[in-house]
Amino acid sequence: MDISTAVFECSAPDLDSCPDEALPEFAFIGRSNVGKSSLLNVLAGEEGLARVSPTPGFTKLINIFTINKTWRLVDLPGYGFAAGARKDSVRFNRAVLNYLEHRTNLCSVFALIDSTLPPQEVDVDFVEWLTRKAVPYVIVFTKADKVTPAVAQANNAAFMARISSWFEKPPLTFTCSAATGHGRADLLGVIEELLAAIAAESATKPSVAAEAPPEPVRRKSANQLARENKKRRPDLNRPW
Ligand SMILES: Nc1nc2c(ncn2[C@@H]2O[C@H](COP(=O)(O)OP(=O)(O)OP(=O)(O)O)[C@@H](O)[C@H]2O)c(=O)[nH]1
Ligand SMILES: [Mg+2]
Repeated sequence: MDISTAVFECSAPDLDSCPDEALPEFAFIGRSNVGKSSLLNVLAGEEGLARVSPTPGFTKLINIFTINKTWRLVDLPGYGFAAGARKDSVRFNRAVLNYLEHRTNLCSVFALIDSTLPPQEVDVDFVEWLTRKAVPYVIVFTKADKVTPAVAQANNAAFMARISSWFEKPPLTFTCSAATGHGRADLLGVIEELLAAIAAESATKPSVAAEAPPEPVRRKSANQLARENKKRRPDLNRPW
């Protein structure tokens, strides 16, 4: 897929401040410093679009970028940065959890895992949370250029071994490097596939009849939103 335009949309402090849900979104999540902002820039083909820093916890807001005027990439703050985080807790920005759980146009999450490290409990916990909440995701192993392919492969396999028993069919995995651009085409391919699935889905939906009575306006419960959320996301035969 060619990227012709990549435009910064806004930095949102919470879900309510995010722009309308008209365009499909793909969000980067993972431990602080795992390389979310760097990989977003690689996909967008524009260095410096999202701000990158060696200091963990750098991205603090929900940063939204519109690509080709038709879909969005979303750079999220990382988790695992709070000092003294408990082993069994996924501690980070409540706004990020709300975004992941309730953003109805969130098409897929790229869950980033550092391929230079053996499995980290906080990552296993976080991927478990995504799975429990039925958030659609693919796993992206990052920083592959920093270790030998054998080390990266061993770390990645060990991570998948930790989570594989949760699924009949495990999530898709990719190995990437923001330094070399390795994996860019594969990730853009996933986005393209999902965008095509959404387009096909909306083409088969009946148009709203003009004479249909207006729906009463009422507040939706979190559960209702979550259920609708799941329905809107393309399935692509994934187990979540
Ligand atoms: N060698 C190498 N370095 C990388 C790669 N990806 C990111 N980095 C470096 O890792 C550091 C963190 O990168 P970021 O993209 O800011 O990480 P982040 O996940 O957005 O971090 P937070 O915003 O703090 O959560 C920077 O110094 C990057 O240059 C990679 O693929 N290879
Ligand atoms: Mg960042």
